[in-house]
Amino acid sequence: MSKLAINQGTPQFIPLTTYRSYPAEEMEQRAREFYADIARRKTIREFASTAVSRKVIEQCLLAAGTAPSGANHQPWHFAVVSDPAIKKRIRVEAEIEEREFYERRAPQEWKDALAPLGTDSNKPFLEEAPYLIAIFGQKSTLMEDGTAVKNYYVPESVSIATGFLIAALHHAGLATLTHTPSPMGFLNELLGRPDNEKPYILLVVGHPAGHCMVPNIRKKSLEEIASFL
Ligand code: IYR
Repeated sequence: MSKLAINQGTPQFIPLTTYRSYPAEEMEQRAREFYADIARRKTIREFASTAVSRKVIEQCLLAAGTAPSGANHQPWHFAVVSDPAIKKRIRVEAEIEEREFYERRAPQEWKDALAPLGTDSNKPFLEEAPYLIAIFGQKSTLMEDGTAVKNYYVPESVSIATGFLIAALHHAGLATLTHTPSPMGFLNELLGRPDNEKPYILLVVGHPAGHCMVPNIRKKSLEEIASFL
């Protein structure tokens, strides 16, 4: 019997009514078109301050929330920040960690790997972008009676939901940066999130700045990423 009310407990099945099948040719075309569209997505680090409608963010979060998860526990929380004062505090805290990373913690090999991306400890986008979405994974789900229900495959579940979110935001015409200040425990305190939650990613969301430049990097070919057995 599941302890989470969101699941029904005893197996209850309903007919699958949402699936759509396509003729082979249309399927191929859809796959090609999706690839062409998602391949346009670039991680950016220069954001415009142009406002973004909260409605758009809400719809994209709903899309993220449809992701599969361990035992359907949906062990995630999205803290959406648009308040300039909170963004500023996040920038200050993140830059403290980032300075530590770039000036002391990061081994040379890691810094060499980052060189083509041109990143450094300066994170103005944390204030410039209209939205920061801090994505938390929940080790357990806290019930109203104070008991905790264990969650499963939390990193996997949160990562899949984050992928859905990035794709949804791209589809809506927004650009993102998957930012990972490390460690980012300060986000719990700044955003008032409980101890059972761990921040995984700070997603920076908005429109690219007019002058936005991106690193000249490529994605691996199919042969490099896949094998067919
Ligand atoms: N968190 C740092 C460093 C960094 C690490 C990786 I791996 C990247 O792909 C990019 C950056 C920063 O945000 O600068």
